[in-house]
This record gives sequence, C-alpha cells and structure tokens, in this order.
Amino acid sequence: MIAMVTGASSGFGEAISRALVQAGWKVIGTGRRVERLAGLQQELGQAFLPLAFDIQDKEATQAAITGLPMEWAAIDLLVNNAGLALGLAPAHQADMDEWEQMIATNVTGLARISRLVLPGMVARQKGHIVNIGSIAGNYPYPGGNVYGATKAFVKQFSLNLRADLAGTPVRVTNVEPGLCGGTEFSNVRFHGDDAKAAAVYQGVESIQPEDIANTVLWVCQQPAHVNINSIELMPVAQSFGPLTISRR
Ligand code: NDP
Ligand code: 8X3
Repeated sequence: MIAMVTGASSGFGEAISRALVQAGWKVIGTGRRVERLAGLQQELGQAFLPLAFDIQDKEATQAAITGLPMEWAAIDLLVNNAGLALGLAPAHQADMDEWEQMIATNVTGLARISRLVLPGMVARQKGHIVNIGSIAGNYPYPGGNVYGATKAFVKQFSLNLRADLAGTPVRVTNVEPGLCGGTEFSNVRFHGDDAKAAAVYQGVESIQPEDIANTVLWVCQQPAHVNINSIELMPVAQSFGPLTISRR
C-alpha cells in the first residue's frame, strides 16, 4: 500500500508519515526542505521516499507526480496536508502577498495534486484522499480571513469530490483539527517569532501531531464500505465563545 503525504517535512505530515510506515505502508513524503525529508528517510528507511518540490509550482508538482518511479506510482492514499497560515491581521490591513501564498498552497496546490493523483485511483478502482482542513474552515475568528476561507474550500472540495466519485470505491475524508501544538504552524504564521508562537500554546494541553496521525490512520483503517466524510477534533481546553455585538 502506497501513501503520499504532502508536507511531510514537519508537524502533522511528519507524524502521519511515521504512523503510516509503522502500520506497514510505503510513504512518499513531500515538502520543500530536502534536508528535513532526508532526515525522515534516515529514520524510516526504504519505506519512505522523499520528494522535494514547491506545491505552489505547477510544473514542479506535475513533474514530481508524473516522474514517480514505477514501483511508487500507484498511490492508494493521498494525504493533502501541506499548508500554512500567514499573519493574523484584519482583512483591511493584511499582507496581499501572504493571502496569495495561502491560496496558492492551501487551495491551488491541494487541488492540483488531487487532480493529478485521482485518475489513477479511479482507474485502479482503489484509493482514499484525506484532506487536512481545519476548524478555521468551520468557524470564523478575527484575523482568520483568508486562512479560514482556504480551509472552507478544502471542506467543500472534499464533499464535492465525494459527489464526483459516486459509484467508485474511492473515499474522501476531511480532517478538521483545532489548536495543535508541536508543529511549526504558529512559527510560520508569526514569521519566526518564537515567543509569539509559544504564547499560543501556553498553559494549554493542545492536540499533538500524533493525535492527528492516529486520526488519519483510523479513517484509513475503516472497512472499505465506510467513508468518514469529515472529522473535527479539538483539545478539551478549546471551546466556543459568544458572538460579539458592537454597541454604539
Ligand atoms: P507545519 O508548519 O509544521 O507543517 C507544514 C508543512 O507544509 C511542512 O511540511 C511544509 O514543508 C509544508 N509546506 C508548506 N508550504 C509548502 C509549499 N509551498 N510546498 C510544499 N510544502 C509546503 O504545520 P502543521 O503540521 O501544523 O500543519 C499541517 C496542516 O495542518 C496545514 O494544512 C495546516 O493548515 C493544518 N492545520 C494545522 C493546525 C495546527 O494548529 N497546527 C490545526 C488545523 C489544521 P516545507 O516547509 O518543507 O515546504
Ligand atoms: C489551525 C487552527 O484555529 O489556529 O488551522 O486557525 S487555527
């Protein structure tokens, strides 16, 4: 069984790759940082194939997928995990380039990889796409503007894939995590400001990458006739606040 995990050089993707290899899968792990992928290959051995490319780059993505060695080409499981949030500024002050990078990565990159991998799954009558969405695609929060919108795309794209794949055995799942520590997510969001990133998780027992890896493994291990459409998970310490009202 062959899986492709995008964004395997860090965080969730690294933990998902580890869990899949431990469960007997062969894993193609992608990301931009060659040295991080090489480190994971050293740990996981021949069951892990590093594949470095920028998911924002159309030609590089196409070349990476179509150029896979024959013995790795029949992908059974695609985990669309690569993604990022940049900044937390309100929409009228946000950086336009950061918005475009989030859309290019979380939306365009994810859609492209899916489009490249899906025909093989349908032809082989076998496959599962697991998208990593977010609670940010389900609930708004101040500063979540484009990031949350990209994750809402991932949610609806997942459901629409299910509609298109009706009559095939190919499964699609959207995993929607809340606050998760132990990844580079907040360091990336806050442009390498470690103190600001650490403050997000301070005093909170947040979800860990291994929890997400367990969830991905669980949705894949359900019997072939069961499709988990979506699964949302949060730390117990995270909950909901009231809607705000601005009074004169
Ligand atoms: P990390 O920053 O630790 O990991 C992100 C991964 O995405 C890295 O491996 C990175 O690899 C890869 N990536 C980012 N941009 C690109 C690109 N242009 N081309 C190729 N790969 C890219 O964050 P997480 O593990 O926390 O996040 C993983 C996913 O989970 C994301 O989609 C995120 O939105 C989502 N998520 C995270 C939550 C959290 O609280 N942590 C909660 C809910 C969802 P590299 O830098 O080597 O390119
Ligand atoms: C990451 C969760 O709430 O920081 O997708 O946006 S959140």
